[in-house]
Amino acid sequence: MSLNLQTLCQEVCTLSKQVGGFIKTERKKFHLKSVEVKGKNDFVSYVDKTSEQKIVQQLEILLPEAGFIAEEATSNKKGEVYNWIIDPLDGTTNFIHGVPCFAISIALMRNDEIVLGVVYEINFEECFYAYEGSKAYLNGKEISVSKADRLKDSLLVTGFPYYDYDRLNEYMELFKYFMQHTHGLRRLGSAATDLAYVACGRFEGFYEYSLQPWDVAAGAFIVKQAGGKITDFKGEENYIFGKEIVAGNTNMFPEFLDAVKLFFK
Ligand code: 2AM
Ligand code: CA
Repeated sequence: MSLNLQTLCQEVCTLSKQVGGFIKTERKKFHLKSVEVKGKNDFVSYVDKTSEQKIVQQLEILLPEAGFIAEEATSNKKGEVYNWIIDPLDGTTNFIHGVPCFAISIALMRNDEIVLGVVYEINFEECFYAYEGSKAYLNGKEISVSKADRLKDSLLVTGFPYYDYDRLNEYMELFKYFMQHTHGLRRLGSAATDLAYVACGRFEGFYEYSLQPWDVAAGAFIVKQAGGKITDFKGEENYIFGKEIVAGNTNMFPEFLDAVKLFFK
């Protein structure tokens, strides 16, 4: 029997809202002493871990044959065909500091292709989702990327490098260029949310390097289904596992990518 992705997507949205409710409650009583340091500027707490356990437990029931690629490594099960790519809390630094932008990101990969994506931004209770063959949606309403066709009419979003400082100069030069040739730049601190906001036309484009598959898999798929375009810095397809991503509306994308290529040779 073939998988009903529409039903599965609804179930994943419901699950994300449930776990999002847990994260919101935990935020109210959160204490800095619960924070553990995974690496330089890399934080985690029981909230990330417990959320991931809840998500994995439920997804195992929804699709028993699937494996997992999950940030907190709750399960190392590998699926032959299907694998979930999960970030239980994207924007952990925001969460820790009480800054309201953090999300759950869940994607389903069939072989090498993403076929379902859900990004649930917890503070505004906004659920962005899409599945293979569908449009993209935000809380039940169809969304699409913006129509702006020039970089000079665009608002961009990015993330600052937090390791791999070898490319910091290129990053800063590109940042200066965009500062002078766009409406401006924002830095939300949650890549999944950045991508979801590109999908619904709030931002024209997003770019960042050093991201992990679980930060981008769901959001990138939603951008695609919303009519947008995504590549790595070379303009190629390796943006989920390749640690470089450029995503934008289709109209301004060529100009956007050319600017990225100008600085990241
Ligand atoms: P995370 O909160 O799940 O770790 C912000 O630019 C993006 O980078 C977020 O999606 C964030 O995901 C990711 N990221 C990973 N490690 C980070 C770090 N140490 N500092 C800031 N962002 C980090
Ligand atoms: Ca995370």
